[in-house]
Amino acid sequence: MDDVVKTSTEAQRQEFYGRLATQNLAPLWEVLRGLLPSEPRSKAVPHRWVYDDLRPLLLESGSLLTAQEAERRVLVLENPALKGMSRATATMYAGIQLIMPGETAPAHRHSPSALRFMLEGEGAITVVGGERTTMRRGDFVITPSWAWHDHGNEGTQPCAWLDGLDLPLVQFLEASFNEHYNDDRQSLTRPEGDSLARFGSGMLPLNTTSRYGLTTPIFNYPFARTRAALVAAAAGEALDPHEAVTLRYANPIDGGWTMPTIAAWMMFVPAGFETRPMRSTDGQVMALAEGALTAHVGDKRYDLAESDVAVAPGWTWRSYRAEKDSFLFCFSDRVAHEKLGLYREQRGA
Ligand code: 1HN
Repeated sequence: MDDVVKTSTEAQRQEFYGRLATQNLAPLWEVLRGLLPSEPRSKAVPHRWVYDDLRPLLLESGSLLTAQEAERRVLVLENPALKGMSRATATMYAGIQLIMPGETAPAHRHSPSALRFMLEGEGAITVVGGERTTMRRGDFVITPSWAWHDHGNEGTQPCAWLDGLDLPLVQFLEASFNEHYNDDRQSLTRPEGDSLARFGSGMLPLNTTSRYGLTTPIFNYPFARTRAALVAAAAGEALDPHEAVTLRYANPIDGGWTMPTIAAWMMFVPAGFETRPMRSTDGQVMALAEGALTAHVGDKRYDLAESDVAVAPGWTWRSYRAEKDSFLFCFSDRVAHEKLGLYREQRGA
C-alpha cells in the first residue's frame, strides 16, 4: 500500500498551493501548528508604565489641546508588542485620561463597555445615564455599554484616571457602534448617589430591573468601601497563598461580574506578604491604588509605586510581594473567558 501515496516535491506543492489560492482555498496542513498551539502564547508582552514618567507628558497634552477638541484627551497605553493597535492586552484597551479644571469631555455613547479607575485630582465628575458621581482616588467607575456619558472637572487641579475598554474585543466581533449626544452635557435626571443607595447597600428595589442590561446598576464603587472591606476580610481569616485577599466588584442583580466583557477586582497584599506564582488565560491590566508592591510578571520584575500601571498577558506567571500594605486594582477579559468556557488557571508552588 506504500506506493499509493507518493510524496510530492516542494515545487509541486507550491504549484498546487498557487492553484488553490486562485480559488480562495488554502492547505490547512501548512498552518495547523500555528492555529493550535499546545498552550496560549500571548502576542502581548509584560509591560509597566511609571506614572511619574508619563505624568509630565500627560500634563503637556493638557496645554496642547482642549478636552473639547480631543473629545477625550487620553494617552493610550500601548503594549510594546502591539504598537499602533491601541491595545494594552490582546483584548483590552487602556489609557490615561486628563481633564483640566472647568473642562467638559462631551457626552457620547458606544457599544464597547468602559471603566475608570481614578488616579489623581479632586473634583472630577462623570455623568452616566442622567446621574452624576464624583470620582475620588481609587474609585472604580463604570460606563455601561450604550449608556450616555460625559465627564467634567469642577475642582482646581488637573484630574487623571485610568480608562479601560473592551474595544479590541468588540472590534474583533465587529459590533462597535458610537453616537454623539445632541449637547455637550446630559441633563441630570437623578440625584447623586441614587444608584449606590438603591443597589449598593446590600438591599435591592422590589421588582428589580437592571438599568443597564448586562451591566451592574452601580456605577461607582468607592475606594473607601472597597478598602475597608479588604482590610476587614484580611483580619477575618488566613490569607490565600496565591491571591492574598482579593474581592471582585460584583453586579448586585445576579452576583456576577460588573460588566459583560470586563472583569474587575482589587487585591490587598499586606506589607511583607508574598504571593505564590499563578497564571490564568485572561490578560490583565493592573494599577496600584495604594502602597508599594513588587510584581513579577513572566521574566520581568516591576517595583510598582502608586498609580503605576502594568500588564500581565494571558497565561503568563505572576506573583506579588508587598513592601507596604498594598491595594492593587485589576481588570481583564476573564468574564468573557468564563462565559465562553475557556477560562483556565494554574497555581504554582
Ligand atoms: C471613551 O469614550 C472614553 O468616554 C475614554 O472617557 C477612552 C477610548 C476609545 C474609545 C472611546 C471616555 C476611549 C473612549
